[in-house]
Amino acid sequence: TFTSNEIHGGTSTEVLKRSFLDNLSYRQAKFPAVATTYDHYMALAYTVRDRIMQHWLQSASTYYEQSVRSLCYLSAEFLLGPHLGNNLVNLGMESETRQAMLELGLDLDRLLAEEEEPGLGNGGLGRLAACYLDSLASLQIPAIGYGIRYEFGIFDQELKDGWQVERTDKWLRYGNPWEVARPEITFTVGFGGSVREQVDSAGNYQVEWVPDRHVMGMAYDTLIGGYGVPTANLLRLWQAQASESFDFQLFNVGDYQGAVLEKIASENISKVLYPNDEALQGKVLRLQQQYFFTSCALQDMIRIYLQRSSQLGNLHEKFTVQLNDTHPAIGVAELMRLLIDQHAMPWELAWEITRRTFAYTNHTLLPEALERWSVELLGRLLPRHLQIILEINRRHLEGVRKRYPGDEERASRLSLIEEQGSRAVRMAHLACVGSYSINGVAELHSRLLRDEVLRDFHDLTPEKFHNVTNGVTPRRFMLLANPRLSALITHAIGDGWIRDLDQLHRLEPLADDAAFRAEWRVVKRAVKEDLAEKVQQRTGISVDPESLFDVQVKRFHEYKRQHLNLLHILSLYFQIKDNPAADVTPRTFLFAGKAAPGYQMAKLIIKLINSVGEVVNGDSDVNGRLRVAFFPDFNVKNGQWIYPAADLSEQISTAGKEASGTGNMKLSMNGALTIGTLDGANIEIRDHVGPENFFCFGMTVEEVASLQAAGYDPGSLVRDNADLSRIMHRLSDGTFSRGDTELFRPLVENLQYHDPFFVLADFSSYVERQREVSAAFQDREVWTQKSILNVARMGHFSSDRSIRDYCREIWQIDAIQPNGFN
Ligand code: 26Y
Repeated sequence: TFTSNEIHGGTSTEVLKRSFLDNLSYRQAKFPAVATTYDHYMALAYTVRDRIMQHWLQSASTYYEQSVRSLCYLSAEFLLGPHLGNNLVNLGMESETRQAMLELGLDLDRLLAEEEEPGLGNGGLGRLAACYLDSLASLQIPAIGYGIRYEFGIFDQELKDGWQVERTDKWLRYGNPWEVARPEITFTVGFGGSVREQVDSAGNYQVEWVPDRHVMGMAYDTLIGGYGVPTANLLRLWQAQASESFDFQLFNVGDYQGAVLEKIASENISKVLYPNDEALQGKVLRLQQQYFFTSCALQDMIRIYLQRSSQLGNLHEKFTVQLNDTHPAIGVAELMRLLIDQHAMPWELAWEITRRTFAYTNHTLLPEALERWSVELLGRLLPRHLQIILEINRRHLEGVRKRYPGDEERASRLSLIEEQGSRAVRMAHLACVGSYSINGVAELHSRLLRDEVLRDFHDLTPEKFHNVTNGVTPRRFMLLANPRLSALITHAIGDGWIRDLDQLHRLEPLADDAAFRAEWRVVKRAVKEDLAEKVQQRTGISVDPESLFDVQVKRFHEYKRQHLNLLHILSLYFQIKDNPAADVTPRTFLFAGKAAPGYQMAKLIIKLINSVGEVVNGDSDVNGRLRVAFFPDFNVKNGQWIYPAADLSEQISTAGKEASGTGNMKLSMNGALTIGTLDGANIEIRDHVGPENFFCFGMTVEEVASLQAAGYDPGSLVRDNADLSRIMHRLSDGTFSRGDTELFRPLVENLQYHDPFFVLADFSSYVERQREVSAAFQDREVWTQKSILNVARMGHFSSDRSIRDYCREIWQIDAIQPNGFN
């Protein structure tokens, strides 16, 4: 017999079997003979969750007792990926679990495959939030992640006739064993209505916001356990619910229909993730989502604070709030409202606390992704917040005018309100004024923020500006995704690298060890075979594991230039057509990624990849030397298959456009060499791995700027380059579109006449560097050496390092060791 502590916390094979069978009976309500694989997955998930629950209860009670300083990480997106495998890895119980399942006649890998991943994010920004949760828990930093419990996450992507087709992501359909519903933690959020101003009996000026609708936000908690530590933190996601009292009001006046419609409208707020990244739409539902989760989070933070303290004057000492881009930036106005209207605080004190509470991370320089909300729309949805924003702006501009007398241009540039055209609130400006810290996500990006996008704010408050270069978690993206490589590394240098990724440096001498290089190649070969099998299953295309795996996986965007990669493929293809006997290094070009459903050009690029693949893969002159495959439905799970198998990582954005990139880090950490522009974190990756182990090409930010200034004429590049003009011609003559000369015209014309991302300008440099890649891959010993050195020198790009940087330079938060408790 086992004690309750063992049943819920033990990790021996015996106790795991017992807990699993208990959960199958009492949580999943199944007896073994009728239990499905999904039931087994659920029973195991509950078993694992209990183990993290013990850690969380200990962590939370310690945080409470010691009244620690904590981080609130506010993000509209958390792209978590499957929990089960990651939790087994972090709890260090994978082999015991595998054994326990085996003894029950079950295969752990089949159970792992059952999980629907929570895809509550679009791409980089959402996945970064998930990596940071892992590192925060692993570093034992008291933290809560706050976001939205979308009922439908990022769409599932299918391909039909080479086109992207979107399917609804129903991740909650069969239940979610990882979350705990907290109906007792529910807050009210108002929308619309009007603001009434009055003087109370004591002569105090009072403001009352009377919303015309209320929505309830209910908390759902997911536990995030650290790697190899007894710490777990919370990810608290809010679900929108109709407010009952409001229903009854309508119901009582006889409008039952209206009450139900109102309920539906309220619950729409957390219904679906907006699938556009980096392109604004200005939809009111999105602003509702942002305000909804931000308000719930801040109300919850204040509730927690008031458990240990009776007045809010020191709120900023116990909590700091990191804004993941401007999506939660309305929080600046909301905290002011809560402090002033709900807690009767004077403006000056409320502003002091607010400014010392928030910190803002910017993730993009693209003008089309900088959030602006029309004054009219914001005023209708959140009239009190608009009033507060205008007052913040009045005081802010008063300070600006005092400091720069007569400089009205500067004042208008710094204003929270854009006055040109229809008036709009600049959310990045609100975030800058309302916070104590502003950071970019790679050195170049932070520099461009200081010197360009936020230059006037840098002049005003240079001390607020920081850089924190992004990182990724080595637990998910090495240990879990690439167990073979991880075992080889651990065998060579011990397992300290998993918590301290700089220890990978100890691999450096082994790059010169021929036996180690041979083992490295055995591992790479094996993971390439695994991926080849998946590619065959998902696409029907057979790829040769001996070929160079050339991988570009990321969201589809013109600035990321998947079409530049395509132009290179076409140049190799025509080289073979000209001379079928040409000596080409066999390559497999693998693409994966989703396009925003309304982004026609991105969707056309996906179609073109598939169309080129059809022709190239089926051409007997090519004879299998080039293969082009599009792996559908890129998500965290599929990423974990792809990253380990890459030989070459394509990071080819126009310089100055990719804020950081994080896929670049995942690929290089798994031994891929990078072909990349001097953009985002590529620059720092190259500095760390050494320029001799990195294929750099293309224009610098400065060169792009001067070409733009001088007047860029892509057409002349086509005319002057025979290779390029043939490619452009063949793209429009039906060769890749079964005779249809219209299909790819929008793409071809866009490049010929506009080329806003300088694809053609970087083409020659790219092709030239790709020639070097092909040659380098012929010498497997040298290639392997470079691959090992890439991994050995990537320690800096662990998200643990990023979180340490935030803790030290921005948050001023220390690690806390959980006490035992009973
Ligand atoms: C406002 C709305 C349209 C919007 C929604 C999502 C705007 C932007 C986004 C997402 C942005 C994003 O994912 N940015 C990426 O953040 C990563 C993490 O910092 C960076 O590595 C990457 O370069 C950047 O594009």
